Amino acid sequence: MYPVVVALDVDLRKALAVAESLRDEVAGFKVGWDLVLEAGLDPIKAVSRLGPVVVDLKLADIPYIVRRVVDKIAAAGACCAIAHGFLLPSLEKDERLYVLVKMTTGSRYDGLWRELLGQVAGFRGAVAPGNEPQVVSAARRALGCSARIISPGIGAQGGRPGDAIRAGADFEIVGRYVLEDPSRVSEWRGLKPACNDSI
Ligand code: OMP
Repeated sequence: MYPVVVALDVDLRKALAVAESLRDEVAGFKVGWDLVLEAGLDPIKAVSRLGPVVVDLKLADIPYIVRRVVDKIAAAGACCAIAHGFLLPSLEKDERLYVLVKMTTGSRYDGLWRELLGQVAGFRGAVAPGNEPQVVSAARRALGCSARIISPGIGAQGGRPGDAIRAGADFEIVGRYVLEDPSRVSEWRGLKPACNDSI
C-alpha cells in the first residue's frame, strides 16, 4: 500500500474509475467540493466503498455547524474531514477532524502555523504543506506521533514524491500528478507512514 491519498478533484465518472483502479494500492481518497457540488453525498458514499475517504470542504464555521457537517460526512462513510486551523481555539476537538495549519500557497497561516501546532492535540491530525518539507519536519517534532500528518502540494505544486513522508508525514495527498497518470503511485514504492498506518 503506497502512503498516498488521491485527491479526486475530477468529475464523478473519472473519480470512480481512478478509485476503482487504485483501491488496493493507495491508503485512501480525498473528496472535495468538485464531487460534492456535482452529486452531494453520493460520491462520499461511493468512494468510501473503495477505500477510506477524507472529505475536504475546508470547514470554517462555528462549532455547532462544523459538528453537524462532520456528522453528515461520517454518516456517509468517510473517516474524516478537514477544517481550517484559523478557527482555533473555537474548533471543537474531534478525532474525525484534520486541522489545516499551513497552506501550500502563501497565506496568513505563514505567520500562524507554529502556534496552531500547539493546539492540534485531540484532533485526528494536521494538514501541512508537502511542498515545504521543513514545515512538515517541524510539525512532526511538535506533534510527536500523537497526531497524523497529511501533506498536499506534491507534483503539480512543486513537492517531490516522498519528500514529505521522509520529513515525517504519514501520507501525501496527491491530485493532478496521479490523476494524469495513476501508475505514478509506484513512485512511492518503499515509503511508509511516519507514525500512523491509516488515514
Ligand atoms: P494537486 O495540486 O492537484 O495535487 O491537488 C492538491 C489537493 O490538496 C487539492 O485537493 C487541494 O484542495 C488540497 N490542498 C492543497 O493543495 N493545499 C493546501 O494547503 C491544503 C489542501 C488540502 O487541505 O488538502
